Amino acid sequence: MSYRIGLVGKPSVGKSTFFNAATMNDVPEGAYPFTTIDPSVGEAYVRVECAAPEFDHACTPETGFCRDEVRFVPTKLVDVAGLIPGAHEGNGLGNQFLTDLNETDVLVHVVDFSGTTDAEGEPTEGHDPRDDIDFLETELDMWYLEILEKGIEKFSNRYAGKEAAIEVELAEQMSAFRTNKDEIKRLILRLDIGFDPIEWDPDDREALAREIRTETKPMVIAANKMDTPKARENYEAITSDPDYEHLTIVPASAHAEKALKRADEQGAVDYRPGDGDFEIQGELSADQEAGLSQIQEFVHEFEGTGVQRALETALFEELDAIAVFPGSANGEPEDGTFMRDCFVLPEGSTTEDFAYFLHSDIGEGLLHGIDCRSNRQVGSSHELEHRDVIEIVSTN
Ligand SMILES: Nc1nc2c(ncn2[C@@H]2O[C@H](COP(=O)(O)OP(=O)(O)OP(=O)(O)O)[C@@H](O)[C@H]2O)c(=O)[nH]1
Ligand SMILES: [Mg+2]
Repeated sequence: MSYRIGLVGKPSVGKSTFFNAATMNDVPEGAYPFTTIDPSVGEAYVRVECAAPEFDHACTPETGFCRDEVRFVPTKLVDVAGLIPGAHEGNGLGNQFLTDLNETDVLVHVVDFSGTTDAEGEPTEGHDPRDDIDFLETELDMWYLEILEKGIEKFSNRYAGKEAAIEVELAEQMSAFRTNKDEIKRLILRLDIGFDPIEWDPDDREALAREIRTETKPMVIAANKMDTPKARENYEAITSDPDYEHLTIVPASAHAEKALKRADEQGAVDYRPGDGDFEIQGELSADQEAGLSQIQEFVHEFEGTGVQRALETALFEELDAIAVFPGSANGEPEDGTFMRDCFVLPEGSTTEDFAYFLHSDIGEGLLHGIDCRSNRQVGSSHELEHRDVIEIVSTN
């Protein structure tokens, strides 16, 4: 199992550019709406400080790669088609794209902070990015609400006047959102609306749809096109607007990330993805040099291009996932390999979860784990932490 991060947003905000920058793919990008129709899935990476130097060995990665003591751990990134207002009613490319979102674990909402595209992705000026942030949330909420209403209707038809649990029916109806009855019960309690849906007014229903959406679709906002002056103005305004305080907003330039990765491949710069600096190498044309020094100012100011940071914030902060290295207790290489793997696991994973993650046989034969830093045994229900190095001892 590997995590899937979904890129969402209205057309022309830079989703495909962000996708290409992160995955070094080459899907079409264009200054016109609906450049993307079919979703693409690619491999992106999240950074984790490599644990190998603590054991005085060099790592030999098989999953992902390591660059100057930073591991780049693979994760799936999905570039979906642009959403426009009314998508839940089938507008634009409609419902299918909402459905694609259900196959992701966390979302990066790419927003055009430059204000140069309107609600449908057509060129304009002075568009307020706040409208786009609001629209996407509303669109998702309406989609959830529609399915929630279906669940309430079924429940009412089936159980009028009888004892039954609404959370069971809703969990079944909304299973595609990866929710369950316990979660729904908790959210109903949190909203304090009672367990009889007949008593719920439209506001209660909407509030519940929103709660379920925010629980099941954690989201980070990538404030894209920050390489333009207008985007900076909007960024200042929105990050100091109390109505938007609850959001996680990462300033980003997909253009800058793409340019730096290309330049690194060509040997024009030495750039480790995500870094807040890079070195120019060799002879460059005056144009190239001017372009790169602009990007350099940008990454100095924002401590990177924001592309890596948006993905890592989604996985490690919004989802609270952890990265774990399988290790060997004596801290020595085996068969000439060392710290081949690094895996991303859900928050709260235990030694046993990790063993089953590696293989069901390993899970079934689990005896205990060993924390390779301290050489201490850890029990099967021991909760793992980010960057733990663990050997699993199993009879299988
Ligand atoms: N200035 C600036 N422009 C960008 C940036 N990222 C993307 N763009 C431009 O924005 C336009 C749209 O980019 P796409 O990546 O095709 O946008 P999209 O969100 O995938 O659009 P659809 O597939 O139509 O939904 C292109 O002209 C890109 O060059 C950025 O970081 N800075
Ligand atoms: Mg696209």
